[in-house]
Amino acid sequence: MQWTAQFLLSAVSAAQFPKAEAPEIAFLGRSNVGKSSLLNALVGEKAAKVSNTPGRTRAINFFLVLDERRARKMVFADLPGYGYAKISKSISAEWPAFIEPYLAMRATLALCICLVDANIPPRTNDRQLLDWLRAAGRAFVVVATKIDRVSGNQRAQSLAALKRALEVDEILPVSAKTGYGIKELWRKIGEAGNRE
Ligand SMILES: Nc1nc2c(ncn2[C@@H]2O[C@H](COP(=O)(O)OP(=O)(O)O)[C@@H](O)[C@H]2O)c(=O)[nH]1
Ligand SMILES: [Mg+2]
Repeated sequence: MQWTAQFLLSAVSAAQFPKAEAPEIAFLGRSNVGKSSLLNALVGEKAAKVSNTPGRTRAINFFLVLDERRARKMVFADLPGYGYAKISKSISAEWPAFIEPYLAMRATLALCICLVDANIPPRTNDRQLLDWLRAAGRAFVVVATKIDRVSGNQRAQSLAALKRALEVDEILPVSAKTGYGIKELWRKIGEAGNRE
């Protein structure tokens, strides 16, 4: 199926969130991990801004995602990245205060896509985020981004290390650059959207 995305709005407080009326998919991960690029790869266009200056986005950017017949509707939420400020010790210390309530309360939130960089060893703040989501009972899928940059024989090793450190059974390798793994990720999104 072909999907299109249109930018809805940029929210810096809960009062600005769009009406909760369609299954929502949130993109979470450290600054520069490839959130906006992955969102664009999923919808096959440049809806979200890909940044060369990490750590800039402090807002949640909402996108309305429609299939070609406009019969199915979803919302993608591009969340602010964490882990940019070098001194911060936890994800919440540097994350805007409205992010945790968003993740805890957003009624339509169907799936959290948690991005980790396949080229970077596991990080504590990624683990903290997953622990938080587990405690909150939120459905999530972990994807390893920029897999095109990892050589073939390194892939299994780097994915295994991430799985171990994050304590997850499955990590989906993806590349926004080559399109690798995008179909599989759409399958997960479709399942989550249908559960709603
Ligand atoms: N090689 C490669 N580079 C990527 C990929 N995804 C993102 N990037 C690059 O990583 C940088 C950060 O991407 P962006 O999507 O803005 O990350 P965000 O801060 O998490 O939204 C940009 O320079 C992208 O071009 C990928 O799959 N492969
Ligand atoms: Mg971004």
